[in-house]
Amino acid sequence: MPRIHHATREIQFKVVYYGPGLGGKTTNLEQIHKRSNPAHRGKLVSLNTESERTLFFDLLPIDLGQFRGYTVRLHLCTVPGQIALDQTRRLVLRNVDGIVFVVDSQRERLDDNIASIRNLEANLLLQGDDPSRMPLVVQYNKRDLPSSMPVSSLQEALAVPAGVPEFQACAVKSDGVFETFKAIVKSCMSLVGDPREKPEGRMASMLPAPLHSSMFPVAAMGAAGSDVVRDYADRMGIEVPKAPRVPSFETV
Ligand SMILES: Nc1nc2c(ncn2[C@@H]2O[C@H](COP(=O)(O)OP(=O)(O)O)[C@@H](O)[C@H]2O)c(=O)[nH]1
Ligand SMILES: [Mg+2]
Repeated sequence: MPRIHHATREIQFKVVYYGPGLGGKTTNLEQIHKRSNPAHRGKLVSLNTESERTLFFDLLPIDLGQFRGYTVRLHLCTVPGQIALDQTRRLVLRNVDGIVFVVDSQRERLDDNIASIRNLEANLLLQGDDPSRMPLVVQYNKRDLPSSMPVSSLQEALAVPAGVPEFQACAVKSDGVFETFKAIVKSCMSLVGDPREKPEGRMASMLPAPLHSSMFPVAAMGAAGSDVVRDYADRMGIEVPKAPRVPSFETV
């Protein structure tokens, strides 16, 4: 993905909301679902445990309307935050086109945010994606809570590079939710260009240049980083694609 079907004149995208457990990913999707036109949205499918934590993932299909004569269809997904569910996260990340990283702004969750970024980086590398070229938007959620850290401290601690769109949010009140959503759609759409000129099927889901490597230290290591990933994959028994998922990108 993005996937182009010329016969049906459709473009499909997949955006994954990633971040630590209980950070507000599902709440983002609930708000988008609640406030979008029922004619243009599908069902919000959630698989939860009894305690309402996301067990598998949430999925919300949305129809974004027409772009140069093509219908743009989007799948929004969330990953479960629990450490034990890494295999599920890897499944959800398959064929991802863009990431919204939902930061839990509370001071006591800082380490969990960092662990989740490391986990995101490892899982993208494991499927042959370059995290530093993946469309990314960072959302600082839970700004309403008294223990939320200043945004500048979070930016520094998480090494969010300049150029990555960032939004403050209070997802339960829907503040910042649509701004975040629009920014990731814009970033993903920038990859498509003119769909009429693109070949049928899946196209590059990578941005042309490394834009945010400081957040992803292993990706920034280049070849040495690949060794780190391969060692990890060997230990975990994970099969790593030989070449990057999208090795080259001729149209910028
Ligand atoms: N105070 C506050 N609570 C929030 C906010 N966003 C989400 N929550 C709450 O945090 C909890 C976890 O949210 P959820 O969306 O399930 O997190 P997920 O595990 O990332 O999917 C729920 O009780 C939400 O109501 C926010 O901006 N402020
Ligand atoms: Mg959830």
